[in-house]
Amino acid sequence: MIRMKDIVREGHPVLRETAQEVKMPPSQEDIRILKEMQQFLANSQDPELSEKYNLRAGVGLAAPQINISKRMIAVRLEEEDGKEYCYSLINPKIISHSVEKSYLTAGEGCLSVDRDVPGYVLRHARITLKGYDIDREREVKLRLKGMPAIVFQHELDHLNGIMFYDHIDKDNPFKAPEGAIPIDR
Ligand code: UDB
Ligand code: ZN
Repeated sequence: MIRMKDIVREGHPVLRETAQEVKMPPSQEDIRILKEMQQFLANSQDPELSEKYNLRAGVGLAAPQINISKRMIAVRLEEEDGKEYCYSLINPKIISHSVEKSYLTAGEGCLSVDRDVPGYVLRHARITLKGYDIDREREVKLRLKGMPAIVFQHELDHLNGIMFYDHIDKDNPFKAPEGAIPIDR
């Protein structure tokens, strides 16, 4: 079981590396790790387990955050409208994106960052993403907008050594370009 102590924090060099592609087909070990990552998210969203083990309620996790420099991400998110996004992906890749930007009005945090970093993180408003889905055992193509698009971009960034605060404007952290879509969640 993955616990908070297994999650590396900012300052650890693995968070700044470019993660390695996973050789296909994935090994049983890679599949086991990715399932553990998805299980961490499920546990962290369970009120009893999160309290018992002191877990921050996570919506996404990338393998480098558990010190494994491989291109694997888990996302577990329920939208207000009840739509569920539960994906465990290998070698995810954005194949197209909108020019239009969006951002969370509350800013972003990170399971690997134990402090508040205020400011808007501008991301693509809409993305199309491909990746090998270990649950469905096939390549999937996802068209995303809103909060799910934000979460997948945050996790993809971890595979490229990018932290959310790299995107915050130093001089004017709450500057939103004209036309960018605010997300209130
Ligand atoms: C998170 N959770 O899991 F707007 F229902 C964050 C933490 C760091 C606060 C635990 C989160 O944003 N939950 C959330 C937000 C909502 C509505 C809701 C739940 N991450 C994942 C992470 O660090 N992955 O590497 C940070 C998110 C910030 C934006 C996308 C991911
Ligand atoms: Zn993060």
